Amino acid sequence: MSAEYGADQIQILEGLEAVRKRPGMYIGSTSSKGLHHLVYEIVDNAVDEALAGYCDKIDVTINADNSITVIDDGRGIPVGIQKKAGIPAVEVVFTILHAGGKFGGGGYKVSGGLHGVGASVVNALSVWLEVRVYQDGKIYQQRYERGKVMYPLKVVGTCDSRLHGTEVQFLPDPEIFEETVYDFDILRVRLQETAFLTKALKITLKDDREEKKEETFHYEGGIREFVTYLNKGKASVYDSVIYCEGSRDRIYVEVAMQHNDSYTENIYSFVNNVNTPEGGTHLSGFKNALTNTVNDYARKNKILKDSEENLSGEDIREGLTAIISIKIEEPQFEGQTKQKLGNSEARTAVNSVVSEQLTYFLEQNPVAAKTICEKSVLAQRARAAARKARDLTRRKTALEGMALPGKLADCSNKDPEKCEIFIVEGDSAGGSAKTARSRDTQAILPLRGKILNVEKARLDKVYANAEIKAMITAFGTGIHDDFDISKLRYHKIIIMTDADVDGAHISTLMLTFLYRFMPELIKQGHVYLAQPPLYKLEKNRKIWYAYSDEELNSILKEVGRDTNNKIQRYKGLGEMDADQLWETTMDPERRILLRVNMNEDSVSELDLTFTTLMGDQVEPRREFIEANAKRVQNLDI
Ligand code: 1YM
Repeated sequence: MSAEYGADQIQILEGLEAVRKRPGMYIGSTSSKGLHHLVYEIVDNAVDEALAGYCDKIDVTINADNSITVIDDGRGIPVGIQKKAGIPAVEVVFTILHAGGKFGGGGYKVSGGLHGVGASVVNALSVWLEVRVYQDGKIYQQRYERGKVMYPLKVVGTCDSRLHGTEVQFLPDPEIFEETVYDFDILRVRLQETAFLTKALKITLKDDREEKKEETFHYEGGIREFVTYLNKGKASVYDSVIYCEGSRDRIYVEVAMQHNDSYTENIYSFVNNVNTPEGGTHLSGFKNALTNTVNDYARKNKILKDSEENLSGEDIREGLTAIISIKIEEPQFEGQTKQKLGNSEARTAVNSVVSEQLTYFLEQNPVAAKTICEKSVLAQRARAAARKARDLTRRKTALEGMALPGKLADCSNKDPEKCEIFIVEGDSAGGSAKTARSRDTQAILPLRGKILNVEKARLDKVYANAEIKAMITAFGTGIHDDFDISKLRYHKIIIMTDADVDGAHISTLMLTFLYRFMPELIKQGHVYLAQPPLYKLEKNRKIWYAYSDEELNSILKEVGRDTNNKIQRYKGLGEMDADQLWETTMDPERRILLRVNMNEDSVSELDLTFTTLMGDQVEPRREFIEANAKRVQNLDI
């Protein structure tokens, strides 16, 4: 910029300089997570414009240079001079810290998340950023480089006077971010979620890099369709998605729910389109209303007798998929991570809307109502049986003092940080692994055949299952309310199965169990998948191992394709002798491990991953396996 800096501009630059000095404070991290966060900050402003009723389309493009373009068809950020700052409002939005929201409040702009600090932060962390505003037949433009204004806002062209909107393009700064390549799938998951939560908003995501892709998300049904989507691959126990909507006390409440025949509850709550993984008052208002309304109905219709105990909330929520979404002007967040809604008026609002409309639904849909009540009664009985079984195992372990499972070949080292446990499919592979292992730090737990699918079994069955009991005692952490990660006996839990479809299925069953019963193990990065090789290639007494078809081909290219080659395709772990198993899959110096992680930006993706694989319907499961078989990520060698 050629003009001299006034005092105001110097202050502005100091503000954005602070963002560049401590980016983590503003966007959480400078890893891939922070990189993707930049997109959400810009998109959020466009979504706010949609919530205000002025915008119905948002286009997001990953450009060939990994810059991002976001375009909306809203009113366009105001270009008039903002009185207090003496510069155009759009310039204020991009250059003054904390001015991401509306000046002086109003509307629903409340960026619920911890880091909702807006456009100026994105600007500060970009090599360059350009904004174009389409308004009153003119196209306005301004460019910034690392937060600095390059020229005053100017008119760069004319457009049809009916055209209006905002276009922002930015290139994340490699001086700030460890990673500057965008991942289409990460953006896809989040943008799809945003589209579900904003009824009738159309969002497109386009990839203009080498592999061209484009997807559109548009859900007239909003969160009703979100519930249908989450229940895909599961059998729902009644046809309709129950939907409640209404405003109380200037809080807009929307709830959609449906039971499926599984035993887990999947409830996701949002405040102003931002996920609240720790729940809060809106969630507790919902749970209260659901428990009371169903109990009232069951009593009134004699499904519960006077002498019988009330159904518990847990009983009623067994197999329930639900979305709770509220819009509130001044949300207060509490708790350690500030992700838990604290406003007590939100509890009352959700409780009132859901009680009223769920009562109405149950009366209008007696078949569904009866199904819900009867399902809850079954859950109540199973829970009582499970409690008995659990008390029994608890008493046993207390008496016998945590006897480790007989099949476990434990390691001798007692420092959990150094220890790993291999969960191995089948007794024979377990035998090879026991011979192969490094006894000091590697424990082996062989499991017989397929473990129980916890998605399809009631709790009492789960606790009675021998393979699952063996895992629980071996890990040492306990489970559910008793779970204590500080007691984990091995910091690496490694699932080792055959490299075929059956093996993949067994891994998934194992992951499903861990995800449902000990999710912290996955969240904290303790769970891994071993990668046994698919091929062994021998030529002139030299040996190569290949972990994929591509790798085999590239090795063949290197060594030459001729009759001296001996290629063996491993069908299972059992075909390798102990030495080979050690060399290729278990030796910490040479093996490849995949770390299992959760995409914490999305509430529903991982969950869907498991249920798609585990559900009753074969077709989506096969599609899923095929689609993901090649998606190998996070190599940690
Ligand atoms: C691609 C990103 O930022 N769209 C957008 C932002 C704003 C408006 C419209 C807007 C808001 C208001 C009035 C208002 C913003 N304006 C401001 C501020 N898309 C994108 N679309 N007119 C237009 O809230 O009163 C901040 S964001 F503060 F300048 F009004």
